[in-house]
Formats: sequence, structure tokens, C-alpha cells
Amino acid sequence: MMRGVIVRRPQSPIEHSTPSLSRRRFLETSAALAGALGLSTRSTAAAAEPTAAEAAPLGAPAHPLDPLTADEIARAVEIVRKEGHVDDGWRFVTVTLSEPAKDLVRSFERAGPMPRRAFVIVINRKKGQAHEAVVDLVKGAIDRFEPLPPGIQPSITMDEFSECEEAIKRSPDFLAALKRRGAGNVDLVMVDPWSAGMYGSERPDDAGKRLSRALCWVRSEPNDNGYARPLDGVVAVVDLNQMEVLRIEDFGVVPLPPESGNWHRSYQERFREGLRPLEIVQSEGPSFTVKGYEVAWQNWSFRVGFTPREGLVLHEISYSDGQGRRPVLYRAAICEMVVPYGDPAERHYRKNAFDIGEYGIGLFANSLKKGCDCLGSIRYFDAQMTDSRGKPVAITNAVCLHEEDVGLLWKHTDWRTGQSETRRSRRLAVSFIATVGNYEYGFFWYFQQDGTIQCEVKLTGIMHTTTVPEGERPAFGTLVAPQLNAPFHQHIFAARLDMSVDGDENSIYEVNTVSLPHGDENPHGNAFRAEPTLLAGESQARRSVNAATARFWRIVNPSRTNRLGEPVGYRLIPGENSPPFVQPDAAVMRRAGFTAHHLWVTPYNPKERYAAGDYPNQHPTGDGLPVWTAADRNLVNTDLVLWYVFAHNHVPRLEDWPVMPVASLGFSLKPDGFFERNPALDVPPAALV
Ligand SMILES: [Cu+2]
Repeated sequence: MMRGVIVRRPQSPIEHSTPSLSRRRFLETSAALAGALGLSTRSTAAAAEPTAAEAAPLGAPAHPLDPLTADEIARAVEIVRKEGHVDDGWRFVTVTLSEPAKDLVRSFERAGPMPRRAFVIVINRKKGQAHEAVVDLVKGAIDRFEPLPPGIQPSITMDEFSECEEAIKRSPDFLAALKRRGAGNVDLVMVDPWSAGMYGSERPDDAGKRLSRALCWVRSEPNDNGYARPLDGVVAVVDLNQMEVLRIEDFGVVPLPPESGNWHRSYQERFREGLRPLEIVQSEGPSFTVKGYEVAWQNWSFRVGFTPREGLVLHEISYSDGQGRRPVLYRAAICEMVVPYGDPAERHYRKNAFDIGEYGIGLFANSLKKGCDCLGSIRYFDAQMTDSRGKPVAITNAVCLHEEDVGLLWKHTDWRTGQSETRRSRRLAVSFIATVGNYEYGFFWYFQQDGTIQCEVKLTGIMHTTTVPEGERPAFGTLVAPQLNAPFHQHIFAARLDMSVDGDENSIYEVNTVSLPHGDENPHGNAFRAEPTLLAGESQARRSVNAATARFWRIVNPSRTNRLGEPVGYRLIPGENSPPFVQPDAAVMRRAGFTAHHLWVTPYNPKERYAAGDYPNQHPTGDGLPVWTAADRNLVNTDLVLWYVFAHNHVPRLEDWPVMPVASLGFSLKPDGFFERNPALDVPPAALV
């Protein structure tokens, strides 16, 4: 059933003036300020009785794909401590659900036994060695506990962020570097523990160490924007296991930029006027239903999952129509990302952050706020994870589920008969937002009534900054304020799409639209057609976008045909994209090899989960897609995983400073012969909702 969403603007102008706000700090609550600005944070349904969907509690796991509960995490930690002889000198990196095999998930019956295993990564800090463990929570025992090869470094934990900052602030060498820059108050220093990477130019005495090459900024007062004042030329190299500063690399003093770049409301002199309330009213509640982690809406169903590494994960996405419940994807997540910076200076060239593989984007998920991050009738999901001591940590309201009105779905007017039909489009949005140091990433998956799934990544927050001497224009960045440089960079994401178009056995075609040369087939010069090419093996399926042929890819089920005799399919349609702009033999490409192509296709292997491999942090050779696809495995009529890589090329603008307005990019999966006609003909006219 579909319930109404009304976007209501007052019909008559209402006198509503916004008082000029004088400079003030820390006075207003969000709600009070939003009210003063005429930005309604009211969600009628949400403000009233909670709906069944909103109120549903999440207790014990009810399905094999449900994320681990806090109790399960605590139990897994306890078992690893006991059976693995893991004492306080070790650190827990992640404790996540070890997802059961597909056949176990599919054969699961609610009355029957449920497999529950935890996958745990721990580090023995004294020995500098990481281990993987798989814990059987049903048996209460460790199934597997193995050391990782020397030099393999799991992602950097949240605790290491804060401990690294403290260690640097205690370092006499760092204090001396601070003094050389005339920035004496160490309390105002901010440290971002950037990953160290692997460049082949490492010092021998760094070998095997768990490192951060931390970068620093300094605030001019306790609450201003520290990123306005980069402590340029100072790199603190920290051993994260011993939590000691190995050395301060000083590339020379560059004076601090003179201006502050504040963005917080407390620094805003006045707010613009003229905004009247715009209310999202869902008087009968939302049209989705939620049972545990299972969501159903407008013929769609899927399960919500969450990992500290990937953040939001969607499982078992399917669409129900006259043919029953039809699978589309078994699992979908953004599995890796990297942000390579283009500045070749000695102090800058190692900058590239794998925010998923080197840190874990789920760890940094925000607790979302109704009325600010999300409007309407919202259902939130919490995320459960651990701190590095193995203590369960919950991020409340980490995932947001809500409906949005998105304008026109379809329309036609027959001017001869006077018949006119319009349908408004509704989509279901499931999302989370992560803050990684200076930057925010919003990850949104949209389900539409026409069978489309859309993925959108929203980029906002504060750009990475460096300092240039007075009067100098940066060659590899944009001057965004006096002496403040925002370097050129790319944000490159990899989506892992475990396809299951009407079943697991799928094939993939690339479709290029080509103009025909003049000749017998094209006597008038107007001929062009779409030409499909089967991508039969992995080496053939390393592809990139091509605007000149309007390229897209079609994933089909060769054994299921539509009424016109064509295999049913879904189309992967690229959005904004660009190639990597670093040289193919640049050191970062060893670990970021997945960025060399926009599309990779692999036959399903549950061990292949992350585009840059399991442990990209300081990985000596690189792993992931380039390595796996060298096997050139068969891709015809088999269980396929698509890896779509998409990039935002960020040439900063002045308008991106001090906090950038959202830039968004993504891709769509559109039904292509999956349905027999427009599946949204039965969406009722607005008047009938
Ligand atoms: Cu950017």
C-alpha cells in the first residue's frame, strides 16, 4: 500500500521575517535555529505516534544476514580473548558478521538453526603481527585463528586516531617544529593520522612497522576551522603499535595562512531571509514496512546490513511482480575508495586515502538527526561495532530509511482525446553519512517505482588543504584563500554488485552505439545502432566508460527470456566518471590498481570482497581486482560480480571553501527487458493515493 507524501508550501504568503542574527556562539539548538530560519524540521507522522515500522525493536538476530548484535560482538571478543590467548596488549580492529554461504542463507528457515559466525581481526602490538579469527557463536568456539603474513597491516582504528594525536603532541621534536612555525600552543593542533601507503622509497628501519604519516593543522582559537591553517611541511611518522613518534620530517617552514575559514553557525554574521516552511507530511506514516532488517516497499524487498569497513550493505534485493519474487542483486555495497592527490612535492606526493580499506567508512558513520539529515517519516537502524579494546560501540541512527517525492514518474497528454495522465515519482532512500577527518561522504541507495536502483555518493565537508608562500599560485591546486591551497584530487569509488538477475547465472554484454560509415547500410548518413558485445572472460571485461559511444553494460539471465524472446536483463548506466590521472606506473597504482578500469567483472568468489584486496594499508605489492582477474575466468552464464569504479575529479573552486556544497556522482541499474512494459503503469494517480 502506498501512503501519501505531501510537500506542502503555504498557499498564501505569511509574514515571516527572519531576525538578523548577530555573531553568537553555542547558543541555539538545531531546532530553535531551524525554526528561526523557517526551515521546518517537523515530520508530522514522526512527531505523532511512531508507526509500526519506526517502533519495531531489533533484538536477537532473526536472519543469517542480520549484523552482529552488541551481545554477539561481546561474546566473540570474549571467545577470541580466551581461546586465542589475546591479552590487553592486543587490539581489536573489527568484529563483524562472517556472512554464511549463499546456499545456507537461501535454505534458512526461521524455525531452524541459524549459523552465526563472527569474523575478527586483531593485532598483537608487541609482535607487530595481525591475526584473523572466525568464531562460531553457536558452538562458542574459535573455528580459525591465523596470523597474517608479516607486514600486512589491517585498517587504522578510531582509537589509534586519538592516541596518535596525543603521542605527536607529546613529542619534543614536534613541539620544536611547531615553535619554528610560530604556532606555539600545542593544544590548538589537530592531527589527522594519514595512512603511510607503500612507495618503494621507505626507509629500511620502517620495514614491517605499522605506520601513520600524520599531517597537522593548527586552529587559531579552540573552535575555529583548523583546516584553514595547515602546518605545512611537517610530517609526523608514528609507529601505531608502539604509539611512538619515530621522527618528524620537516620539509621547511611555510608561514601559516592568515585567514580563518569558519563555517559553523556561531560565526555566521547573518542568515538570509525569505524562507517559509516547507513541510514533508506523511499523515498515515510511510509506505514501507520493516521487519527486523528486512525492508519491503512498492514491490521491492531487501535486507539492510552494515559493516565497519563498508558501512551500509544491501542484501537480497528483489522485485515482486506477476512472476513472483524476482532477485536482482544478492549483495550491493561500496567496497573501496581512494582519493589520490596530484601534488608531486616531496612532502605531498604520498597523499592518497583509501577511506574504506585503510580506515573503514562505517566506523565513521554519523548519528543522523531527524529534521536535519533526513526529512519525513524515518526509520533508522543503529550500527554495532567495537572499539580497539573489543568493547561494543553503537552508532545510533547510523542508517536512514525514508521515502522521497522526486517529481515526475511518467506523463502523457493525448491532445486529440483530451486524456492526460501524470504520475508522481516516489523513491525509497536508504543511506548513511560518514565523516572522515575533514571530509563527509554520504552514500545513498534509491529504489524507484519503475524498477530502477540508483546509487548516489554525496561529497561535502572541508577540503584537504596545504599552504603556499605569500604571492605564490599553486601549480597543482586552487588557491581558495590567501596562502591556502586546495590540491587537485580525485575521489574514486568501487561498488561491488553481486548480481542475480532472475537467478544467479548471468552473462554481461557491453553495448556501444556506433555510427555506420557511409555505404550500402547507410546510404543517407543517418544510420546508427546499439551493438552488444559479450564479455566472455575477465580480461575482456576490464572496461571503461566511453561518452563517444554512449557505452553501457547489460547483465542478462540467458535462461530467462521475456515475452519477446530476449533474455531478461538489467542495465548498468554510468554517471559522472573520469580515468585515473596518475601515471599507470605511479606507486599508488600498485595498491589502487582497481582504478585502472571503470568496470571489472568476476565470477562470484566469497573471498573476493574488496576491490583493492583485504588489506590495502601499507600493502607491499597490491592485491584485488588486477590480481584476481589475471586468471581470466569464464563470465558466461555464471554467478557474476560487477565492480563499477566511478570517480569525481575534484578541481577545487573558491565556492568549495570553507565547506563545500554537495557534489554528487553515482550510477544506475535500470531494468532492460526485465519487465514486459513500463512496470509503473499501475502506480495510482496522486488523487487516488
Ligand atoms: Cu574532493
